[in-house]
Amino acid sequence: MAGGTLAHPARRRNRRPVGGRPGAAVPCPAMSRSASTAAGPRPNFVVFLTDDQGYGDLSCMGSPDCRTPRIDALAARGARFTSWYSNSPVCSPSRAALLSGRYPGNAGVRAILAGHRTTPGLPPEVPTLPAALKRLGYRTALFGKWHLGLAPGSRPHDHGFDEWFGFMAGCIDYFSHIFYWGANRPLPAPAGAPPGSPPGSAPGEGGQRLSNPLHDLWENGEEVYRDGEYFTDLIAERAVAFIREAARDGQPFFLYLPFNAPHYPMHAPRKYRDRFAHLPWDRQIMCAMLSAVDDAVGAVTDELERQGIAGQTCLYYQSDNGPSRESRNWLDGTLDPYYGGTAGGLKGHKFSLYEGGIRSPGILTWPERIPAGQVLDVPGAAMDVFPTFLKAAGGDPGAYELDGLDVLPAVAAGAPAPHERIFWEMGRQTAVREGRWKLVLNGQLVEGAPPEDDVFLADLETDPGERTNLATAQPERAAALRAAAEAWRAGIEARWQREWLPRVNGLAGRTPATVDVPAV
Ligand SMILES: [Ca+2]
Repeated sequence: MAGGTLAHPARRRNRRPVGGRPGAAVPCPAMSRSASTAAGPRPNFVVFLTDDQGYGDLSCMGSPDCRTPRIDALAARGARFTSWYSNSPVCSPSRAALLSGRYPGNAGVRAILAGHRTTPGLPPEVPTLPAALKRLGYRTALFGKWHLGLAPGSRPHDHGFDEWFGFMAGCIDYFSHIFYWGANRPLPAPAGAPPGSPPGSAPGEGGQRLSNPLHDLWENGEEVYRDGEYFTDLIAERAVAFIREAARDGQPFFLYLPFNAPHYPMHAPRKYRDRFAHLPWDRQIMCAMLSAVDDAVGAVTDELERQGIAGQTCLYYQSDNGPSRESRNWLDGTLDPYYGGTAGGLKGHKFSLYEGGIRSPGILTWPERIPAGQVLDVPGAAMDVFPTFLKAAGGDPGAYELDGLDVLPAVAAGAPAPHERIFWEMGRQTAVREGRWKLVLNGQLVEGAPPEDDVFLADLETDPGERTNLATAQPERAAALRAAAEAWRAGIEARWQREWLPRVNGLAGRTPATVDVPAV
């Protein structure tokens, strides 16, 4: 697809201080902070990640009503991808892939992680990009949403971040920073309960124990309170201060900005809502939340310019998965599915392995290396960021177990797409993309619903919306891709049983490590 401008889907109605944290288990820098590659100063890296943002909701991706001029400008300065992907249709596995450079199943995170403070997450033995860059002398920071575990040992400073500010569960109220989804869910069994005890099984108030609201805002491992301050603005404020300090110190940096917007709850201050006052509520609030992100992206790029380091800074943008149709996006008690976010005409939403759940806006800019004004159909995915950035920093991706590949040759020098095949899994769904072809096994349009088709083969070049199933018309191609997908999935399952599940069981004990698929 050239630009993500397919038809808009129908909507139902109108309506601390800087520095390493004590105890952070990160190797000593292997290079001095002023070290450079043979090609010149080592680049800085900024990763913008949005949350549940649809393929079609940036103005540069064809949105007819949302306006994202600063993100559009970012894309114009480098490469915008029309066939870019997240590695999962849901939050935690997608983030695990981005930071580890592996398929989620090879990084030990295959489902949405729960939000209790005892929830384990990304296994500590899985290397991350910030940890790898830190070994090269990079300064590393995260401001935003983690969602890769809350238990000690799973937190950002355990995975290579020198400094961090934000929350660790899946979603927060944007003003009180209280975990939005966990209340009234079964609690983990208490300490001392026999292993294998079901969640919420201990006697308590009213029989089954349910969780209480949970405050979730942290700075470098310490709980902090910023009541009433809009979280997207807080991310921007921290990012600008970080860039200013890092530029002053002359140390290359990796700055990870995982916005929780536009994930529910659908909150935005009036100044953003007023920009879209002409739109029905569901669309107004979506565009307002993205407009706040757009301002934050602009604040970051402006500060890079002010500090004179824009040319040597590589910036990357994508969403963690497709738009959410969950009814809790509504804030008035409506139980209808929510279509305030759009996948730009692609089929499916968050939770689905059809394109709408996994295809994402993708942007990569680096003024000193990447030609401006490119729109590329090269398929790639979040797991490619690790090897691409590490190589660009002068590191050796070959020293790590990675599924991702370096995409810089394709983006900066017109080399062929690096991937022969890209795979996905979610519950019973498995999918593979090979060139123009995409096969989905047990594909679901709606979480919790039966699969739409056992086998669905699409030609994405002519049918990016996956409307026509070619499995019967092209049985040999369907069989070959099915065999490849099933073989890949079998490897993921075998490793899970052998390596990750015993670890999760041992660590989690009586804690439900993942959440069930939310009811709509
Ligand atoms: Ca998400």
